[in-house]
Amino acid sequence: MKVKRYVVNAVPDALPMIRSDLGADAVILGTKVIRVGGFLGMFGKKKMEVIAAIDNNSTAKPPPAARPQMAQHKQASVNAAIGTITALGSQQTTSRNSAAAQYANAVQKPAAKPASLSPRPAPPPPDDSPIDLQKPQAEERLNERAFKEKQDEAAAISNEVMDELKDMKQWIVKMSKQQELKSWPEPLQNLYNRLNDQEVEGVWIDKCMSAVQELLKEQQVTEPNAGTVRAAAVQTLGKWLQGYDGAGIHPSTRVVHFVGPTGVGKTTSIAKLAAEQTLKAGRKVGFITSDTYRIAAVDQLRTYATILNVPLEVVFSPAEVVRAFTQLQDRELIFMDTAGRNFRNELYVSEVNSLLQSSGQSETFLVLSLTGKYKDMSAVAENFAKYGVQSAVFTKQDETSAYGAILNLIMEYGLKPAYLAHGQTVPDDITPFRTDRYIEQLLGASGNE
Ligand SMILES: Nc1nc2c(ncn2[C@@H]2O[C@H](COP(=O)(O)OP(=O)(O)OP(=O)(O)O)[C@@H](O)[C@H]2O)c(=O)[nH]1
Ligand SMILES: [Mg+2]
Repeated sequence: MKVKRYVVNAVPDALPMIRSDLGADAVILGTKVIRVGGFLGMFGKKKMEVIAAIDNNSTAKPPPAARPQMAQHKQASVNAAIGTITALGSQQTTSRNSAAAQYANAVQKPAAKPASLSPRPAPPPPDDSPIDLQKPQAEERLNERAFKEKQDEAAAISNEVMDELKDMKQWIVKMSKQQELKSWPEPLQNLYNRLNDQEVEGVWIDKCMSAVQELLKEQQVTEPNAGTVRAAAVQTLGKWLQGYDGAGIHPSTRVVHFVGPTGVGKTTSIAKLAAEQTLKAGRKVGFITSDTYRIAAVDQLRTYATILNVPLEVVFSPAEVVRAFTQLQDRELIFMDTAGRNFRNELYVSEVNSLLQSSGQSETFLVLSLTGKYKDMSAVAENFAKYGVQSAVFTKQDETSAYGAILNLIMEYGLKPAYLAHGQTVPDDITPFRTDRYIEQLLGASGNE
């Protein structure tokens, strides 16, 4: 068997070369998109690699008299195969066997007999079907398909180039940052690395570092050590977080709604806070739940309601919320549980918002787990901020050692952390958010920065 490799712009460009090098009996074994040239693997030109082969032992040649007719048939079939291969060429990789099989089929199959049994007209060929060049509209279809392929290819290339440029920009920024970092005294480098490890967003790290350096300059600290850098960082972050200490549930609040993604700890936090309000503040508490999506959800809250001796109302629609409030009118404080949803989808946010009506003063707590990804938390917080939700309960602090998301959300959306939950135990594992404690956690034990 003789095998040859061709690198061309499009698969059909290889066909005349294959025919002249290997003859009309050659088969295409496979095609794939490759990149040629470029810099560091980027900006390479997109090409098609075509592998073709001819079996040297193939001796089954038709007798001379039959040859002209056979050659004509083969030419038409090869043309039909061009259509198949053109369609295949638009894919990233083509299975070696399927390409060979389609090509071989197109070459070997006799022309199909007209269908005599079916009275229905044949449906138009699908867009990616093989094109028979002997049909009148064939050339038009071939051109349309080629144009569409070029369009798709151009769009894909422009997307790739954009992605590569973005990557390159990020890489350049990272490299220049690393260069700058190396020129800093070690305690400043440590602070930068600590904030980075805490997953504080780059923009806030940069601002914090500039503010710390500015402070050190003001204080005429020429050789900063761990202590002076930490004090400057505490001062900077303290200024940023001024007014963000969690005040707990306000004494005049009548209803607290809990919203947030699935499984973040909404129901558990309700139980913890209900216990705090009943046992410590001595308030008469009631529960409403609209979480009727999961069978066990109502039972979960009912269990806490029974333990805490708190009445529970279940609502199935916004219309029923009014009825539930009437039932609980003797309660001083009502906690409303909602179903966890994918709140990166704004539709769900507006849906849950329609449930958050209440009689009297109300607060809404967005519950977010610190084990989540900041990008997702940010999308959810942004959606809820549009509906005026400004307070949050951060949960599962015990399951992570990176707390930067809280700072990011304060700086980005002004989201006020009301409580911090740090375990599964009801009612103990929740505390009001304290900025001084938070800054200590963010900076780590003295000596880390
Ligand atoms: N480690 C840890 N686990 C927690 C914390 N808060 C809640 N959990 C656990 O997280 C799981 C989910 O808690 P739920 O209160 O049911 O969460 P949810 O947001 O109401 O869930 P859905 O109603 O399904 O959306 C449970 O196993 C809780 O015990 C926390 O602060 N730390
Ligand atoms: Mg729940």
